[in-house]
Amino acid sequence: MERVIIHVDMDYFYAAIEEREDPSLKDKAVVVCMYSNRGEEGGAVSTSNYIAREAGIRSAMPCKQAKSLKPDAVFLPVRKELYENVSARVMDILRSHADSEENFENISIDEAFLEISQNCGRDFEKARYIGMRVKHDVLEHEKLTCSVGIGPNKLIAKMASSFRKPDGMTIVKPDEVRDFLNDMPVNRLWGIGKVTGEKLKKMSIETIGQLAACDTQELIAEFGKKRGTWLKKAASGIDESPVTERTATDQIGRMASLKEDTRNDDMIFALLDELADDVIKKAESRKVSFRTVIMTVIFSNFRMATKSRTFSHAVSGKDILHETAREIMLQFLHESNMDFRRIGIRVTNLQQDVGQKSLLEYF
Ligand code: DCP
Ligand code: MG
Ligand code: MG
Repeated sequence: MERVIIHVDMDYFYAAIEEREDPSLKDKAVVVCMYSNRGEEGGAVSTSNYIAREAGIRSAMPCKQAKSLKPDAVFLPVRKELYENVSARVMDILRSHADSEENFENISIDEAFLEISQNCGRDFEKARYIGMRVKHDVLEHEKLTCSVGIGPNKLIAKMASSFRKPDGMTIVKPDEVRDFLNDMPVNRLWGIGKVTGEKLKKMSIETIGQLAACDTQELIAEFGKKRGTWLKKAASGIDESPVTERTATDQIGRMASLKEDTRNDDMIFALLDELADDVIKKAESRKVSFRTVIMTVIFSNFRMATKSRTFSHAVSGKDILHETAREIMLQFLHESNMDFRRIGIRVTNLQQDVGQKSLLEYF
């Protein structure tokens, strides 16, 4: 049965809340910074408003660099609790537009999926009207703008919401999916990270259309069965994952101390690979895939930091976990000068590996 899914992503969320709280910021460049324990110099940019982005400022950039790009920008510290409260209220508004409470999925502090198949009677024109109502309600109640994507599945809805930003709405009907994806650079496909993007580039696959035209077996040979199959399907605009409220608290994790406090990446990666292998063994014995990887580092001064990555689809296997864990670990190393004491890796959003459809059912 055809579905209609909305994805909503709030515009420059933390900075927009700061603007709302202090209207004098309105026409200024606003940069929200996550300061580290080394004070203002060590922080990274959480987000910035669009005026600041015009100067080249981006999320995760060192605040110091942002300052040099736009010295007259207003730099503000993250106020996470405030943003979480606003997020909870926004999510209530969004949830009220979904077919039912269960047809709502909050995927991050500023994003959610809503299934509206029933509410719009599977009619994309009615869906457009619901999309406008969503935007109107969020603006009226919270004085914030958001961008909306509407499509026949989560993958397309998610990619549509980022197509026109800020304050945009993009509707991709089932018969428009192919054109929508065809010429986009392959790394714009939701779920493709840097490493996969580079691998594909080496295979001379630059656009999503080229990926969709690829031989599935060739992709499986390169990326393994699960990921190869997913790449082919996603590039073809196929995504059957349901919109479901997240309740999973289930997770598999390992944590261990390094032999000594260190920033030596050989030592850190060796332990990381060991931990990742243990996690994969446990996941395999329980026959589960995972969607989220969470990494924890405890520094020599006992401060703790956490980072995570959520995939658009369940993944499994050693390679993807190693790859993701290493990517996240490199970010930790990049963002801090401190020695590492302990490291941990967890996978969550587990999904039982049963009844996997074979490729032949799709093509
Ligand atoms: N965030 C963060 N660090 C990052 C990325 C994001 O702390 N590296 C936080 C700040 C963002 C919020 O998460 O406001 C939502 O992230 P988005 O990627 O949706 O970015 P924005 O909402 O800020 O901007 P956009 O208008 O592009 O969605
Ligand atoms: Mg956003
Ligand atoms: Mg977001």
